[in-house]
Amino acid sequence: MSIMNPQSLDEQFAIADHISFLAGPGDLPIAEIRNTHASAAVAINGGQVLAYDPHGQEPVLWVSQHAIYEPGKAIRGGIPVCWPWFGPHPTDSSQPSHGFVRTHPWNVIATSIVGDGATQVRLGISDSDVSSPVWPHPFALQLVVTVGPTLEVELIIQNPGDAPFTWTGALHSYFNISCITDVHVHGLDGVTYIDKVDDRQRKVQQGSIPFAAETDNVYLDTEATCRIEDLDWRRSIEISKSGSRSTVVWNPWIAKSQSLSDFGNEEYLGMLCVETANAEDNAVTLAPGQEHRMRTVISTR
Ligand code: TA6
Repeated sequence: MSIMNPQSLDEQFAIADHISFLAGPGDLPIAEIRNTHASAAVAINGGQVLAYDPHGQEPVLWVSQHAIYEPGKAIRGGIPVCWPWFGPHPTDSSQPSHGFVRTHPWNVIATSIVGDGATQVRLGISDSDVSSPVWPHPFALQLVVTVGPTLEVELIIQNPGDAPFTWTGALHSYFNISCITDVHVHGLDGVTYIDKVDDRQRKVQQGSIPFAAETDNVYLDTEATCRIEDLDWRRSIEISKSGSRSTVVWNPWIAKSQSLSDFGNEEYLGMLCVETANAEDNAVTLAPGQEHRMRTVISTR
């Protein structure tokens, strides 16, 4: 599928005082949203929210200064859509991590004004747009992004085929914070998690999560709302969700940051991932004709 050019997207889908389409970094098409609540940006390539900036606040999402904006490359930051597998492919290490839809162009389906002046953009991708040797199943995804007093992102997964398939995935949200040593994540006390930095041992979370080293935890069987408490900026980012049984908390810290070409050596200090997912034990099997909706609602206070 070719990447639609921004001008034709703008002619078809722009809404005055809400949404327009332009060539962003790397000349990739971007939906730029600006309404009375916030401004935001969505990359058509990958169906990836890149920015959510409520007026008068620090940006809520984080994008690396070293992000690569090229077709076929994942953009480091915002909310990558990881599907139909989370992390490395379970059996074929030659496959891209986090699936194949975050590195392909999506289609713009619709734009609209909803609720109290929020802006909504609906994107889609299916097996007629992209295929993979390790994913022989018909599928259709839609991503519904609603920018208003909160940021809502919903991934709708449909199985139009005649056989069930099992997927894992995530809305892999990167959040903008003052400093990683000044934040805690609340909401996961007592939840069992896989510690991917400690030999994938299963542990139980004790209280809130502070950060002092690389952290890569997959919390299981939880539908809890999480809150990033940012002491320095005196704000909290709340991440509520539905259709998701896993929450992933990730900060690469120093060594991992240095190993990533699209990640500045010091950038780990200003970012934190709290991801709305279905991963590990929480894989989802979708019967023919069924759909699954995985949704995150991000707000600040
Ligand atoms: O969600 C955490 C994680 O699975 C980490 O293990 C790390 O690999 C991160 O995702 C980023 O993955 P990426 O493929 O985007 O570099």
